[in-house]
Amino acid sequence: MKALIIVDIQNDFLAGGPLAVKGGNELIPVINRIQGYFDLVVATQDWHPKEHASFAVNHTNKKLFERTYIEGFEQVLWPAHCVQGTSGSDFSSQLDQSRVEVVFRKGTDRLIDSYSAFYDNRKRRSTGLSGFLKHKNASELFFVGIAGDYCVNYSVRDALEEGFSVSVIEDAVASIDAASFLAIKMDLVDSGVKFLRSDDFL
Ligand code: VGL
Ligand code: ZN
Repeated sequence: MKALIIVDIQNDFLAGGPLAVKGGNELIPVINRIQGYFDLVVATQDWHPKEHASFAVNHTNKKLFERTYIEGFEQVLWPAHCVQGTSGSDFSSQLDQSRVEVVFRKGTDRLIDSYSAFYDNRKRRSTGLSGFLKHKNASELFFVGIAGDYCVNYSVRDALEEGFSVSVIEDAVASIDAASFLAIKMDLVDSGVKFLRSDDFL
């Protein structure tokens, strides 16, 4: 069984948002076009309280994108984004959600960021995604979405650890830093992740 995991297609990561990722909007028609090729479609949603410790504004004397430590764990300080219940946390109105069975939310703990669709960054709490996919007999996972160098990257690594066969649909992923995604790609290929293109499904 093949499952498509749509990562964080939310307004704050798209054009005009505080953490807009270049090329993000262009992914949406691609993601809409391929959904029909999967037995199961799920989505993730970054879902932070407004006091979230990953936001630079919630610290004094810290700059945007600076790396700091929170309770001893490294943390990049982001612009405030995907605050629970705001329009910025909504999925893009362009995204076809008709086949999305379940939405897995992450990043709700004020002190612990959560890039992966499976576990928070300290591996304390599970979203339940792994158990859900196994219950549904999904063994082959295909990842699309934002950001290739953060949430997609962390999700793919956890998916491998959970024993799934993992592919990334490269033209349906946008990254904050394209160069760092290239390095991540080489590492993931070495770990057994397949990189495909959306035309491969046609
Ligand atoms: C993400 C930074 C902060 C992502 C989420 O979706 O990749 N990046 N929160
Ligand atoms: Zn976030």
